[in-house]
Amino acid sequence: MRSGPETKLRTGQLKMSDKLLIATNNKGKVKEIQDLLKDTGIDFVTPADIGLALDVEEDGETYAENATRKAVAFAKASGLLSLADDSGLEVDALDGAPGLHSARYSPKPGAKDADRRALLLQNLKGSPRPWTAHFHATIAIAKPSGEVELAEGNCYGEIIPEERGTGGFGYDPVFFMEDLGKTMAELDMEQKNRLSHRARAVMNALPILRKLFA
Ligand code: ITT
Repeated sequence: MRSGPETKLRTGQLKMSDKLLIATNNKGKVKEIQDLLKDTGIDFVTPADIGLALDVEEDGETYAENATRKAVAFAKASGLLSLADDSGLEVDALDGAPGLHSARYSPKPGAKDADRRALLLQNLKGSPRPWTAHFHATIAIAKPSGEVELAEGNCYGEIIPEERGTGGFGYDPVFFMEDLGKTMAELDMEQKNRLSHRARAVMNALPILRKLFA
């Protein structure tokens, strides 16, 4: 259930309430997490809904550290229970790269998802196929007090040399799942949200959320 405009709050006036803040600046993640939570009965808001702009430095050494940093920073700034996602694509032939650095893989200033996909394919050129890979997501749920709980999910597939599909975001057009015969970008939101790393992590986070919102 999303909150309407009447619940828009200014950062300075926020109070702890029974709302969950989806603590990410990535629009693709926001849409997926909103869809994953829509039938839970949890009342959630986005940073845009509450006028909160926060850019958290992601210099942790693990997904859990980065997810925790983001969730705690948003929870402290908003006074709301906050759910952050730190995720990445791990390619076996590249020793797990881009991994933790998936969002910042291209050194090009102002690089976009397409630049990162192009660099990935360039770096894989010459490696024998299949280019097995998996997506990973760690979800951190933080209280404004700084208390944190974590949940994880993975999704396995392979990287293909040509882009297919226009859905999703990030590396989805080159992430192919053989059992479906489709890339992640060829799935609609409902299909991606049945099997993605993020869907699995959110599903694993549901007992934590149910306990917090009980
Ligand atoms: P926030 O930190 O604000 O949540 P971000 O995009 O910077 O946004 P991450 O640091 O967790 O998030 O980086 C995750 C990157 O991994 C993301 O930008 C994509 O490049 C890639 N990625 C993660 N999940 C993905 C998915 O479902 N499909 C395609 N690429 C994904």
